[in-house]
Amino acid sequence: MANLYDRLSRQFPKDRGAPFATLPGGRVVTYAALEARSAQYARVLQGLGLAVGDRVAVQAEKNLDMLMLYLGCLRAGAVFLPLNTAYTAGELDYFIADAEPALVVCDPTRLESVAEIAARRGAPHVLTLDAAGAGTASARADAAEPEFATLDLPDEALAAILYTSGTTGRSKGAMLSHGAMASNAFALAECWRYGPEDVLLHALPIFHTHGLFVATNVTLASGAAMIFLPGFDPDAVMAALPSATVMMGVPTFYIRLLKDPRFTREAVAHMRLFVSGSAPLSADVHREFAERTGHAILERYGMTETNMNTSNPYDGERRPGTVGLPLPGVCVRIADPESGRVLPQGEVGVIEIKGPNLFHGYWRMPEKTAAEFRDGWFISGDLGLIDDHGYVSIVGRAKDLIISGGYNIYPAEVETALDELPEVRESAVVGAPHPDMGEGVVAVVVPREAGFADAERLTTQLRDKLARFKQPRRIVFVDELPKNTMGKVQKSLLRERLADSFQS
Ligand code: MCA
Ligand code: AMP
Repeated sequence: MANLYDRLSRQFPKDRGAPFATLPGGRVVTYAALEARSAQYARVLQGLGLAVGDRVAVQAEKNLDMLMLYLGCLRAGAVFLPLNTAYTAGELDYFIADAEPALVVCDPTRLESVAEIAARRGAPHVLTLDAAGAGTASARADAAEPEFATLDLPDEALAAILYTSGTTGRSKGAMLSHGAMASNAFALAECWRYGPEDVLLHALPIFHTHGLFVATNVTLASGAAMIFLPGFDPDAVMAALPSATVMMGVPTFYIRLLKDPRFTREAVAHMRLFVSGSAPLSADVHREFAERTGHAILERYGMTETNMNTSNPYDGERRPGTVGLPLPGVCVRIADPESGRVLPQGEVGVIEIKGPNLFHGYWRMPEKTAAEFRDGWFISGDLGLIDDHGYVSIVGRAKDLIISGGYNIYPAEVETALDELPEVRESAVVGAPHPDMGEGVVAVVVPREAGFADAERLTTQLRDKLARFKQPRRIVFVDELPKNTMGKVQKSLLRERLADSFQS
């Protein structure tokens, strides 16, 4: 039995009346309810005629039924494809065209535009789900039988496709298997000493690896419970802390909590673990957090393509500025980015990963998949080193990527959108240090007409093209971009010049 759901369900509490999730307002959803609801969603999928391997694209506000739909997909062998709620209709059009989902689930407010895209792209079914878990999807689930015999699937069967933007060109759908996700969930549960008594404070979005797989799968793999919040709201987090034992977050969560005077040693007295990932956690934030709360944040490192790769230890030293040690079963090496030669310990190179956690390639992009592997090792695009105690540190990126508040933004995509505007001759987009988001997006624009400097006019036109989080927070106008002799924009120079863009 290799279905991820079956493997997780073997760890569910014997007493299925035990809580799985507490929702805002206090409603408690038990493991028995989880089994019934996920069965109902599995039946909805079967009822629509979905077969093993069919994709289910979901763009919905965070709500527990979306998680039940995810579990229903696992049980029925459908492939869950979550999409950031910030994506515009234009962005959605690409994902639906590329993934060819059999079912698209969206917020009722977007039904008209999503139904139009689905019809044009040949996606046969569209259902709705709102922030309260109401809609045509959940109405169908209400009417379905609450039992379902979970399908037996091979390890390599696809469980999910998550899109990551490409450094150049189109977004790529990372294909994640039941086996890869199971290996990672159990490795993390063991590393972080997760148990049935744990209560996770869940404030992350559930359309990315962090909130969907790390947070949810680890909880299920331990028969633990979660306090399921709609998003990161400091008041709600403060109110939940006394009932929680574990919190997972991006660095911005912890930066914001440290700004809150209520966030004290007493406030976290019930907590046993704070985990950070998705973006670099500065050593300063790590130290300030330890001084304030007595807790050393446990930083770990992952990617959409690999799930989690390394983690600081639960027992033992959690070293600020490092992402810790390879997880059980995962191998990490450092290679020369150009030649691929494996580098001696201590030298900086590109981080490469091998293990049961790896994805099964990019959806319908065999060449792109091949280009990102070297001898079976996945080339992460992150630059790092391994110290003499085996701790991995990330020191930079070989890929042109900005991470803002835990969301990835590929400058090439923003530059393409800017360059299409009639006022823009050319542009270059870089990340600048941002006190809240880690990095903020800065665009350097050469206008077609000398003297044009209307940033708002450009921003307005980007509104329908790019998700809000990808849009430049600052636009600087210049006569020309600094280029090297090959005609390539010198981004490191721009980064230096614009380094204080967001410093107050
Ligand atoms: C919201 N905005 C953002 C971001 N989030 N802009 C840039 N970067 C962002 N991350 C926009 C909003 O639309 C809003 O625009 C404005 O910025 C200010 O919003 P604010 O209220 O400050 O933001 P928020 O709603 O509080 O959201 C910030 C957040 C959120 C809580 C940090 O972005 C978040 O939950 N991030 C987590 C991302 C995550 O889960 N990443 C994991 C990826 P306007 O003012 O114009 O309306 S998985 C991963 O990376 C790998 C696998 C891993 O290792 O985990
Ligand atoms: P994504 O695949 O879009 O989720 O983003 C993965 C990228 O996030 C990695 O390649 C890293 O660049 C970055 N990342 C994740 N965790 C960490 C971390 N703890 N420290 C630094 N960067 C991280």
